[in-house]
Amino acid sequence: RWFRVPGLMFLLCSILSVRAQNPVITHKYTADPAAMVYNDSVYLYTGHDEAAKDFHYYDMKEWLVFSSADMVNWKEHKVPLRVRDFSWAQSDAWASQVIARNGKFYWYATLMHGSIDGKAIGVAVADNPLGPFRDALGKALITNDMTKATAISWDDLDPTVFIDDDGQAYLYWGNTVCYYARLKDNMIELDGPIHTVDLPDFTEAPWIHKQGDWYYLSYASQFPEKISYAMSRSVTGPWEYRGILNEIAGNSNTNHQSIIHYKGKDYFIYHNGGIPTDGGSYRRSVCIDYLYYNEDGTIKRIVMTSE
Ligand code: FUB
Repeated sequence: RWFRVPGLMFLLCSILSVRAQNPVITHKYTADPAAMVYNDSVYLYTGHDEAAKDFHYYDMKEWLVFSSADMVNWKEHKVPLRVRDFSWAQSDAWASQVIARNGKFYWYATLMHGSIDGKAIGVAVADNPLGPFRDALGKALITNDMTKATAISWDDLDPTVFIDDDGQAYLYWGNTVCYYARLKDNMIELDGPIHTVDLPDFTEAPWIHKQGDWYYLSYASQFPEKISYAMSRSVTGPWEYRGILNEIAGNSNTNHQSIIHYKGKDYFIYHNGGIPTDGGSYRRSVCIDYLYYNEDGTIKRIVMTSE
C-alpha cells in the first residue's frame, strides 16, 4: 500500500506541515521590515544590508520588496527603490514604510541628505505596490533643520505612517526623540506643526498600528535595542508605556519591528543577525513570529523562534 512506503509518507507529512523557518529570507541580508497588507497579499518592504563581513557599519543602497499570500512563501520582485532615485540624497537606504491611499502607494524612507546636515525623510509614490516608485517631491519631506529638539543630526529617521479611521494621516519618526505630524490628504506635505512624544528609553523605529479600540506605538528602546510599546485610545496620545515586547535581537544591536493582522492572525516581523556564520548587526535578516493580545489589549511578550 502507498501509505506503507516510508519515503512517500515523509513527503506527504512534510507537505502538510509546511512551516516557515526564521529568518524567512536567506539569499540576501534584509533589515528594517515594513509589511503592508493589500488585496489579500502581504508586501514586505525591507532594507538591503550589503556590508562586507569585515566592514562594521551599514552599507545600504537600495530597498527590496517581497510578497506572500501565506506568510511562508515569499516572492522577491524587482528592486523597487534606490538611494539614487532621490536626487537630493547622498546615501543610506535606511528604515521605511509604504502605505496605500486613493489608489496610490506612498513610500516614506530614511536617507542621508546630500546638502543639509543629517538624516532626512523622503517620500516616493507609485501606482502599484511593486513600483516603479519615483520621488514624489524632488526634495526631502523632513530635514534636520526642521526638528532641532536635540543637538543630534540623525534624529530624522525611521518613519512610520498611519491613516486613522477618520481619514487623517499621521507620520511618526525619530531617533532619541520621537516626533509626529499630520499629513495632508495628498500624503506628501505636512499639515501643521511637528510634535514630540515622551516615551521611556526611546531609541528609534516607531511603528503605529491599531487593534480594536487601542492604538499601539511600538519602538526600539535602549541599545542594543529591545522593542517596547505604549498604548492609547487616540493616535495622538496620551501614550501609556506597557513594557517590553521583544528582547535584544541576538547578535544584532538593532531590532526593528512591523506588526500586522492578516487572514485572522497577528504577526510580529523584525530582524536579527540570524544567518549562521556571517549574520550580525550590519548583515541582518528578517524574521516573523506570531503576536498574541491579552484580553485587556496588552500584548504578550514575543519570544523569537527559529521556525
Ligand atoms: O538599518 C539602519 C537603521 O538601523 C534603521 O534606520 C534603524 O531602525 C536600525 O534598524
